[in-house]
Amino acid sequence: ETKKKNSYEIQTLTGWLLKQEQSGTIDAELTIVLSSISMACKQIASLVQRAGISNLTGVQGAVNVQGEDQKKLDVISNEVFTNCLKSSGRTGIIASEEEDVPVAVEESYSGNYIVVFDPLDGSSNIDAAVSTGSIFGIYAPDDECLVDLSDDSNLDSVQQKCVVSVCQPGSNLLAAGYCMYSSSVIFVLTVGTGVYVFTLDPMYGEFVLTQEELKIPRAGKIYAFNEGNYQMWDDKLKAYMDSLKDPGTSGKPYSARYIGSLVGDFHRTLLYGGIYGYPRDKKSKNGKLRLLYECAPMSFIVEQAGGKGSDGHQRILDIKPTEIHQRVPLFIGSTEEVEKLEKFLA
Ligand code: P6P
Repeated sequence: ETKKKNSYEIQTLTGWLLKQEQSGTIDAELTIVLSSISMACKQIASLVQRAGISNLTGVQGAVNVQGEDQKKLDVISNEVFTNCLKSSGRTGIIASEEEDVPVAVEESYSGNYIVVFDPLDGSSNIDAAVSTGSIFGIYAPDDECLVDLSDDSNLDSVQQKCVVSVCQPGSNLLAAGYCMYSSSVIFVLTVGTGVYVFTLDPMYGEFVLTQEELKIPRAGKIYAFNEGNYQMWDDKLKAYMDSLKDPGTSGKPYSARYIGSLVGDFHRTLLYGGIYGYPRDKKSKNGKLRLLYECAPMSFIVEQAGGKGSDGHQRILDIKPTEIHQRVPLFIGSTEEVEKLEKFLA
């Protein structure tokens, strides 16, 4: 008979991961990689919450491969993520928004997963203490991409092409998640069996399961776009945006909510419904967000929650990557809202 849950039984992320491993949903190596990622997120949460106190706000004084001014915490968060993954001993290759090229980790003892991440997305919000987040995806390993290295080294162009060919979001993305640093620290994860939400209990530094098999509402009258770019959008997108403001027969237009932090805007969309969009425009021909470590992980999560992730014409998870930092337009959220957008852009 099913074991009666006692009233104070809580499930931590560690316990949940062990259960997935026991049930064969994930293997021991992936369990260790995910546990090391959650450790990195806890460390980043602490750094973010104390940024103003420990003089970690402000810029690093460098520009990353994206051409963005790196914040001090961008650099530190990247180091935290990289160190936790390396010490897991199960990570073969890491690709970060903050690294020009992927890095092959010294031959790990097993697993050899390819882990891609944006260590601190939305970091321009840090100085104002607005939500930020870490986003990650884990692709199944492919030994031919791995080289026997005596130390970490940047992959050469042949190896990079190999990594990109392996990182197929629609078929080879095993796990995806994010950690949002906001009024609560929230860790959201899918390993392909639904979406699970964990909230950090600062009393003892553990992520506690707070929502199981989360489903996004099928529709939602909330949109998150940077309308400052409206004049640079194409006419079909302008027509879509104008339609959201028309009260129509319901007498109620959509509400605009835009944090300027993908993780914050996405998490609200996942819980309340609606749509987040970062379209292409005259300035950013392919939009701003990166396929491998932002759009693909978020699309995997939203699909597991019953929603949709699209570039306006096709499923994000069907896009075949061509390079590590490739950008794509992103429209993600409630199925009805994304389909409505796609009809306007058809
Ligand atoms: P904009 C943050 O830099 C980010 O990558 C996402 O987190 C966020 O949704 C978007 O860019 C904000 O971009 O151009 O509206 O400031």
